[in-house]
Amino acid sequence: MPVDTTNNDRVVITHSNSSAEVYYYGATLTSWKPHGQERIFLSEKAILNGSKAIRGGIPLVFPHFGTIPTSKLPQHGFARNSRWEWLGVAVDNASETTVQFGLKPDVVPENLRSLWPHEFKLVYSVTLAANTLKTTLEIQNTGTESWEFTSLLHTYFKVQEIATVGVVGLTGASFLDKVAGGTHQEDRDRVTVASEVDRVYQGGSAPLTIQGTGVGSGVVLHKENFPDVVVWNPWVDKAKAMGDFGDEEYHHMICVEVGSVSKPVTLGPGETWQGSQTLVGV
Ligand code: TA6
Repeated sequence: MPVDTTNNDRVVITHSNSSAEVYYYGATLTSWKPHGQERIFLSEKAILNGSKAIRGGIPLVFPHFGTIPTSKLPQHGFARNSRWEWLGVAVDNASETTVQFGLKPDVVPENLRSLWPHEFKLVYSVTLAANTLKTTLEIQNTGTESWEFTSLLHTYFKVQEIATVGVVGLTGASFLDKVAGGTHQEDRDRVTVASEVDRVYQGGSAPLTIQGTGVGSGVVLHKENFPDVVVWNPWVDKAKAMGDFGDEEYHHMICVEVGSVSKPVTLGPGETWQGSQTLVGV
């Protein structure tokens, strides 16, 4: 069965000998196994019962990244804290299987919804092919007034040991350093992690490679219409401070998150925006 919907909390997709799992809560993808090997990090302490955003996988960030002074919404908005609707199987053929999830204001918890009272429709498409996972977020303004958003695919990659990991493809990009402060330019060809890292890289459309993950040669990440890339690892102290993250798990993950976050997008009535990432297991 290429799409298993028998669980009431998640959908399991299989295609060739690859699989993926997506929870309705947050439409959070929690597993991607091209050729049977897990590439996505999910914390051993992740809460999966819909009471908290899932720690790991690909949480969806909307309508804003982080916290902003003009909004009382919690960090990263409400998309990751809402149970999305199952829209069904859009494509299922020899080359791919695509499933879709939807989010509209009426399924957002009321306490969050009232803090961002705009009309919208989101469609999240997850496409599984042999060694490829494509995730596409479509955002539509269904109201009569313009609004602004920032958005991001907060992907947690599973790695065997962070010390061996490098992210290639960010050379020359300017970045906001949320740990040390200030804006700088990346001069390394291979971005490595040896302490807490929380950076928002701007610009660039070249594919990125996450190397040294411990499986194959890594993952190649292509992005469309997501101008920014966030690189995050909480390291020792932040790991200990998170209740849903093991103290030593920072060794085994790196977040490389494509987004449209440094400049808000304005959507007029009836307008639609779309961004996607394609991950290739290599
Ligand atoms: O995307 C990086 C980031 O914004 C970091 O600043 C970090 O705190 C992380 O997301 C996790 O945020 P969360 O709200 O899930 O604890």
